[in-house]
Amino acid sequence: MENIAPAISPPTGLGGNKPANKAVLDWVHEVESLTAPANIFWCDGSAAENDYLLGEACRMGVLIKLDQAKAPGCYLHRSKPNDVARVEQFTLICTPTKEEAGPTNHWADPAETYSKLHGLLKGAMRGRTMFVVPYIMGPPESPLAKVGYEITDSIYVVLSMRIMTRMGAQASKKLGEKLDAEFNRGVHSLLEIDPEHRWICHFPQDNTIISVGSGYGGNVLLSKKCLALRIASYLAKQQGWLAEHMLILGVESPDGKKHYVAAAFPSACGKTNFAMLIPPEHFAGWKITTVGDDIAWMQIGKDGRLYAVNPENGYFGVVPGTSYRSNPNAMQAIEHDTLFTNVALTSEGGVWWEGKDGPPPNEATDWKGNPWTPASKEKAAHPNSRFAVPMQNNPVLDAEVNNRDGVPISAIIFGGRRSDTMPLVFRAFDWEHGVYLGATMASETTAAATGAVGKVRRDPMAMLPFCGYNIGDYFQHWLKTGPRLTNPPLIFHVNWFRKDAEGKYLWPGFGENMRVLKWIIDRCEGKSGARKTAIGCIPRPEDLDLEGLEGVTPGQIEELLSVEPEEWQKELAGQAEFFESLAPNVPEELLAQHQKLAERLDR
Ligand code: GTP
Ligand code: SPV
Ligand code: MN
Repeated sequence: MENIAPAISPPTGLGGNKPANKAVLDWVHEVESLTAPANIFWCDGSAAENDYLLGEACRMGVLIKLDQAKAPGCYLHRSKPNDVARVEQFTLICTPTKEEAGPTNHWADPAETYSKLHGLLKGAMRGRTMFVVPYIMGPPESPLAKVGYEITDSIYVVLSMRIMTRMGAQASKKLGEKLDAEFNRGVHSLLEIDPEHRWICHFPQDNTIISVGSGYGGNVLLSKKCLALRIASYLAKQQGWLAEHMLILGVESPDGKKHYVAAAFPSACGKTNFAMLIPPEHFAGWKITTVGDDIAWMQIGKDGRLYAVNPENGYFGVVPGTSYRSNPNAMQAIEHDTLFTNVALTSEGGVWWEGKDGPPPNEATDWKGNPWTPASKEKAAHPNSRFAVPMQNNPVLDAEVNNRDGVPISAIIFGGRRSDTMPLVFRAFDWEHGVYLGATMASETTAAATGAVGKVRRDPMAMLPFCGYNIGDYFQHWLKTGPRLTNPPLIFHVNWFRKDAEGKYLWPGFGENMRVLKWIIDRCEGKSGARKTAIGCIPRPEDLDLEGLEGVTPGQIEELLSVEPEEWQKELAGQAEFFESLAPNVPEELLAQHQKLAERLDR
């Protein structure tokens, strides 16, 4: 499959949506002079434009059109096999000093990096079309909403940005003509998609992102991890709000009482699935709705509560494992108008992946474009294959998703993928202890980033790859936020991934996670019981509503809720080692929390 497409020649009426703001025009022309494209396509986000670009992408082999009778509006893209995930080692935070980027980021000098990137970008778009993509992050009227422009030579990026953001003329309109109006400057070029020249660079002080050498989502949809997390977290620290790697969901009880919850799980650890869950039969009358599946921007409301908006407009979700058993809402959402990346193609023009419902097809084309059969040793779909789908496709989209003020958060949940140590759920004693739980979170690595999979690593607040500044200052910012809230959310920790001695998941997960969510919500209303342990408040088996839960024995429930002293001594040491690696950036309060945990475990 082609990833790099030659220039297109749009018909009159398309590609001419030049913004009025002269600062934008000047910057675009600077990039044009540098990259020397064949022409510029100014995007307006219209349906006509989208149809035209989809047609061109298919004609040039960037996309494959799926069987439109079965999958209307659905297309398949294959990335280069060397370009299938985020690349943390090549993701740079270019602040004036290394200290500002902190111990967890890869830092590079801004001037040197600009100069290196300008060298790579020189003439890089020759023979290609340069697309200018205006977009808004957040409900357009939200005080947190941000305008960005992404310049790209990838038609796949343009088509994805229309799904993932509020893309088009409305963004230029929102920015207006003022020369000092703030907008994010994003430049992306595929170059030759060579891993040797792959750099994802952030210049927080300049509100600028430059990404080269990749065509994969998280590296190139600059709105998402680059702007909405790395740059936004930097701004949030300065301006007193939070930009987090969190889903946002609504939970409504049968008597009509509604709460909102935000949850931070690392990449490929269950945010999309949790945000769209369907409660088991026993919870008739309970409703879960989705505000967001990946990113939350949260600010303190007039009433002293924490309010969250989803800056995005779509979901860029993990495909493998998605099925009518695990996530029916996602399956329904991706039946139409969905852009698939790196899944398998069936001979009928459908898509296939590991963990989809029903038997595998007898033959298919795998994500690399090679023939595949169930006997093949290779996977049909890449483990980090993705769908990009507009949030409007979600059958349980929350009614407040466009609310400019966001939704009030009753509980914050941290969680990782841990085969041992971490109980199914526990509650922090207070805000500071909750921040400690987030700061010391760990999880097994996944296919969402290149590198080893299944290795436990610390991933504070699921933000390790996404915090755009010094992690110590980030912890400090969290610590300071609690006392500013008159009615702070309660903080919890969950683990859907604990395993038994045979290596089997103890908890069925997915829809059954409703049982844990119910305990959390009840706790927010002061209703649910728990036992106080050294690590936090854990439900006793009788505190969880387990009616109708099949296939889990009382012994397994005990195991899921247990605190194993040996495991926790190891955990304590792991947390200490992590804090040492961050020294001297760790706030005193968190070191004291560690000390207190050690003392409680000794008792
Ligand atoms: P990013 O988009 O990378 O940020 O990931 P995410 O946190 O949204 O993860 P997602 O919901 O896509 O889930 C990733 C993987 O975890 C999928 O393969 C799911 O099938 C699996 N998963 C999600 N929830 C559960 C659960 O409750 N239990 C188990 N065992 N697996 C789960
Ligand atoms: C993640 O890796 O956390 C994702 C996918 O949500 S990406 O947009 O590629 O970062
Ligand atoms: Mn994510």
